Amino acid sequence: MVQIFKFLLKSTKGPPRAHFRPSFLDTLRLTVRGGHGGNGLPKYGGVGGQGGCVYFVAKEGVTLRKLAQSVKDKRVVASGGEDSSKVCIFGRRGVDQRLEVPIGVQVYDEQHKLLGDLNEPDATCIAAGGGVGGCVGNNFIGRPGDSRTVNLDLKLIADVGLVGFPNAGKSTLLKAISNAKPKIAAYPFTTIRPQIGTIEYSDLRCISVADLPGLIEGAHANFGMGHKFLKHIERTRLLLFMVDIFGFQLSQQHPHRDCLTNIYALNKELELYDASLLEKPCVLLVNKMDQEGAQDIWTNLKPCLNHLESQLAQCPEELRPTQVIKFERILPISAKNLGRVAKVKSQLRETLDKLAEQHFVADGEHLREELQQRVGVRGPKIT
Ligand SMILES: Nc1nc2c(ncn2[C@@H]2O[C@H](COP(=O)(O)OP(=O)(O)OP(=O)(O)O)[C@@H](O)[C@H]2O)c(=O)[nH]1
Ligand SMILES: [Mg+2]
Repeated sequence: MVQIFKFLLKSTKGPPRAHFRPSFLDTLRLTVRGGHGGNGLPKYGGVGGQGGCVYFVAKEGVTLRKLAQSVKDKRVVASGGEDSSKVCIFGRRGVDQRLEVPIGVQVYDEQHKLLGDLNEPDATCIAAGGGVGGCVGNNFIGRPGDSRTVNLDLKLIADVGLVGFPNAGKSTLLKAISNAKPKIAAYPFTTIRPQIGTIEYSDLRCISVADLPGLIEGAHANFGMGHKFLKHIERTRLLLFMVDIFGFQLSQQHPHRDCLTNIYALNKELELYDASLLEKPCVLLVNKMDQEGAQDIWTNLKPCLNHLESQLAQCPEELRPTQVIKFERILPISAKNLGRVAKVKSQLRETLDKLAEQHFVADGEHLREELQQRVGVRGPKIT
């Protein structure tokens, strides 16, 4: 008996076990309603107060889980405006409901119309406006506030998104190059929720990298966990593909796919999910080069990687993409070898800096054209 009590006491001391910890939440549905407008006072021409509104504000360090826990019954109602009275001709406005959400949340209505994209700190979106107070225009009767159901959809904001099949070594790399401490294990689907790590450079520049759960064939059609998490790479500036040089086999029931086929399969998955993702700059990492036999495979693979389009015939038809990805860089690495990983770090930065420069030049040109148009053809030439 004493042993049992001791065991129970012990088990409450430590940190909660992984499966008891609250899981990652990246969507939330809420019903929101603006406050009712207060009534006016016809005798004195008094105007009722406007109802309060419900609005979202993006804040750092907030999670959707926290918001879900703080909202009772998933309903948020702002208070109504006060009626106009003899002592207060203009009724007081209702109190607004301010809800803090994580940065990167998009707010949609029931028809999937985007109401607001809260992608920077303090960005605000009014989800339900308050009703107008009673006045001459509405017979002194206050109007009800907006009422709707909104869907909050969190899309992580990171500079780089790690994409690959399970077990490729994505988390091993993230752990080696950033401050993140992801779980690493020799079985597929070790990572079950997205995680962001920050790479710090000696000049204090920081780059954020998102590690996503491994994709599987059919992820675009919601097989595995892929579809749920693919949305998180929509906002990244660079896609970092990672493949195992020895290929990947999900289970005994699934065929073994070699490294080249896996690259096409990842390409296909992204294409089927959203072809515009392929327009993003991409870098390919071929991992586990430290293992025996890897160098031989690499010698045969390298020429194919430089001509991915002409090698398409080698790929099974069902995995063949229509638009082949063009990789900015292809690096053979070993995520376990810190020397090689340092190279990934510097190459990532170089690629991102080059992209930022290109954008800067493109933006400058766009601005110049716009200015020239405003000044007119006869105005001074803007250079
Ligand atoms: N030999 C060798 N093993 C590696 C290397 N990188 C990763 N591994 C091993 O590969 C296994 C999978 O690594 P993870 O980092 O968990 O792979 P992952 O891509 O994050 O997998 P999921 O989270 O399931 O998608 C682990 O046993 C790692 O130790 C490498 O460069 N060389
Ligand atoms: Mg992982």
